[in-house]
Amino acid sequence: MAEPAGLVAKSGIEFLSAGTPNGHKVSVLLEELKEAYGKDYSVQSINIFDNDKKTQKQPWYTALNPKGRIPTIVDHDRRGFAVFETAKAQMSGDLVKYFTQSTLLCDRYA
Ligand SMILES: N[C@@H](CCC(=O)N[C@@H](CS)C(=O)NCC(=O)O)C(=O)O
Repeated sequence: MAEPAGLVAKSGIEFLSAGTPNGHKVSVLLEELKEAYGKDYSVQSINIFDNDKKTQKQPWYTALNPKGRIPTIVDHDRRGFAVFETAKAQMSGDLVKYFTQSTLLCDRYA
């Protein structure tokens, strides 16, 4: 399977991740949100273990996440707003906060 070369979704949440604990945490959250609220999402698998490709360090990816790491989400319904960890957050916390404090709850209960 070819490695991702850019974003593919036109709407909703696009999740860029790999099979690691940091990726799994966001994956679990997205599945829970889908189950509870019907919030669907698309996924692109980033092979961070392939040192020849280094997809997470490619310009299209670092334009979204300058750290060049997974996980990253892009909210296409909010003009392609990208969320990833910051220096202040640990363990994918910013992605969890994004869903629990803004997007989903605001859209649902506003
Ligand atoms: N604190 C960050 C850590 C992200 C992180 O370290 N991601 C690793 C995989 S778990 C990664 O992308 N490694 C590939 C690389 O650094 O090139 C978070 O939880 O989001």
